Amino acid sequence: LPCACGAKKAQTPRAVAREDVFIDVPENNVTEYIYDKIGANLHRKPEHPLCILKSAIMDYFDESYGEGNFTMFDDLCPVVSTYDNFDSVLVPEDHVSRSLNDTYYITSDTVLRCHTSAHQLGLLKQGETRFLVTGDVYRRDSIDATHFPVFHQMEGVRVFSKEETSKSDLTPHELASQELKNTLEGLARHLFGEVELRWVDAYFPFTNPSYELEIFFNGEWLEVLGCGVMEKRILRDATFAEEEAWAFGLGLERLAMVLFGIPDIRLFWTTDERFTKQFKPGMFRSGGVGMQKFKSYSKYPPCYKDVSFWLPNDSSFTENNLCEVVRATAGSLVEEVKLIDEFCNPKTDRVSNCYRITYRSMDRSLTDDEINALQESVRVSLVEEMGVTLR
Ligand code: FA5
Ligand code: MG
Repeated sequence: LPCACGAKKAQTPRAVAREDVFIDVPENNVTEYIYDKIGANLHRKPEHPLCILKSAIMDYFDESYGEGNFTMFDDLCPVVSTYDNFDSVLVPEDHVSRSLNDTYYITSDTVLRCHTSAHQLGLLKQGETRFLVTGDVYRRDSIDATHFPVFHQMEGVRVFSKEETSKSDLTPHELASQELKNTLEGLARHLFGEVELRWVDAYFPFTNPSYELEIFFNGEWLEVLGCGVMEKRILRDATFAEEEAWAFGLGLERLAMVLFGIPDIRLFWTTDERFTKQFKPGMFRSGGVGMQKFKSYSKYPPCYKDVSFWLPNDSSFTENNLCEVVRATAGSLVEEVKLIDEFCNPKTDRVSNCYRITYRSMDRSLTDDEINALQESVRVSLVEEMGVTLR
């Protein structure tokens, strides 16, 4: 099987070989488009905004907990077992995230990790008690300015020793919960200075209570991280039966978008120098003070194409599948896929959807001919691969 480095700190990052990912098994739903992104390791390129952000967060943990108190793991292999990705963090057997619709499977028991939480238990078992894990994660997902099927997360875990919790007036659980929120609010201030944020109650199988943090950005609340007090069972599995812990998982792209003012998540993948030249290691200033914001170079015009179709009767149609089909054809030229109309024929019970696809290049103008050709092949794929009936 592919890289079996699991939750061990790899000495040299091992490129995942093409054959490893494209093992000819029916479960494999990793497209070429996704495959080509594996091993890019944007978060380890010193000039890349994600790497600059990673260092800024690391600095915050060094400053607030003492230098070297948290260990950073940023080279763990993205190919993990379903056990690590799901079971080890208590994701129920029937949870949607396990489906082929949501997760990229390589074999029936190997996936491209869909979150860095896949490494929690392995690292705890190695005796790590304060650590950060940064890595690329993969999800079949919708398409818009803040969602991309490959993105980067940073996981944070902090275990409290019995000594620590016994010194506090709070219960261990309260202590963990309070420190977690303080730490993350402190991180937000470290990154952004004064910023409008809010806590939202959430659910994760691996934490209780669970919260999400949202930041007000571009006129909307943007969810940037999930977190909570770690479920006891995970700590027990790692033989920390007496301890308490908190954990968080943040979306690096979303935070970098806010920090640098980057308007579209696809830009993180561009090699256009008008983007790449704007980022330098060391450019981050605490609280964003005096830091150069990203200067948008003129956006090229979008082009909208609508497609209407009858869904197949077997309920096999999903929006994630549609997005994969569009992405397989149009790659990064697709900016958004949005349902704009849904209609059920009361006589036949058949359902019709109309999707609006926005095409736009980050780097150049697209021609009408080019877009029409893309749209035509999307239409053909929709029929051939998804069994829809075009209207
Ligand atoms: C998780 O992935 C949990 N593992 C986080 C966690 C860790 C909770 C530890 C508790 C303890 P979620 O699916 O909400 O949670 O994703 C976390 C963050 O990833 C989101 O808040 C968002 O910032 C980012 N994110 C999610 N999907 C995408 C996407 N398609 N594109 C870009 N960023 C995304
Ligand atoms: Mg979430």
